[in-house]
Amino acid sequence: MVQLVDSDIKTREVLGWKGVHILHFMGSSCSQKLRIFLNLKGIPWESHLVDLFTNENFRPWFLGINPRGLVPVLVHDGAVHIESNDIIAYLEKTFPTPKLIPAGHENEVAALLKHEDDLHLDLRTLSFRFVFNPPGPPKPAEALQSYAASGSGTVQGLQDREKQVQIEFWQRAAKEGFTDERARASAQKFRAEFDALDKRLAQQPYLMGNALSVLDIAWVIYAHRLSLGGYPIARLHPRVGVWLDNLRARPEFAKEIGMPPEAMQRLETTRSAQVQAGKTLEMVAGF
Ligand SMILES: N[C@@H](CCC(=O)N[C@@H](CS)C(=O)NCC(=O)O)C(=O)O
Repeated sequence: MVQLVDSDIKTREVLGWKGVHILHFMGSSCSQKLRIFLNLKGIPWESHLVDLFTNENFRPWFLGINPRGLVPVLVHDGAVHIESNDIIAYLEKTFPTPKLIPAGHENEVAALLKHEDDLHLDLRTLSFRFVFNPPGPPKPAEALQSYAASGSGTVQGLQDREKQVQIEFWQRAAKEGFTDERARASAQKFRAEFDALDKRLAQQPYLMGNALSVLDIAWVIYAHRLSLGGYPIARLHPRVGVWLDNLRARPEFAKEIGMPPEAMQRLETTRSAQVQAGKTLEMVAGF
């Protein structure tokens, strides 16, 4: 569990927040995962939007809450929790029904979710290349300077390296873009993962057995995002395709992953340009 300690938190007002507060962004995959979990649990919560497009997460106020500068964040009765999978594990313990982590499988689920989180920068690479496709550097140098300079820089009282990993990711993106080579490598990792999920779904309706769990939520989000980027899920992993379509049609999922019409329009334009250039995800990955 990553619950911050007092010295990590510089934005002191959150210490007085009562109830469940979530700092999040509509289009963020980790925020979508957490919101779907909250919907399925029926937990009431208060929303605080942090706009990643305008780099609100790199400003001192937000870094004073999460020194890593990432969403989502949970503040529960003044206690600050970061890392989406840890937030979910904490909420599962605090609000035990309905169960979304099968009893007796807590460690297995935690390990599988850690594995999913380890692919986050691969998802980001493919999202920025094939879905968001910004015209220039995704994060301006001034925003990165504010990111580097703000917040306590510590997590649980210890100097934390994660912010530096993030800054290096954005600096490299500014320098070289999201190259074919990196996109291909990331897409191949997902192909191996989805092959494994397809095998699981040959035996059972959900990834952990007969009941929906957090693992389904986490992987639906990834599969959905990649399908928006043109990953041929149904062709390469037919069972994952059916499972994805069924789950993302449920209202608890659908309302969190829907895109506004302008964003859909932008994505259409991006897709057409990629088709014309022979640079769709399928083509670049060689699928
Ligand atoms: N391991 C973290 C990853 C969180 C993460 O990377 N969040 C993304 C959004 S999905 C973010 O805040 N990105 C910052 C940005 O785009 O500037 C978690 O699971 O909470």
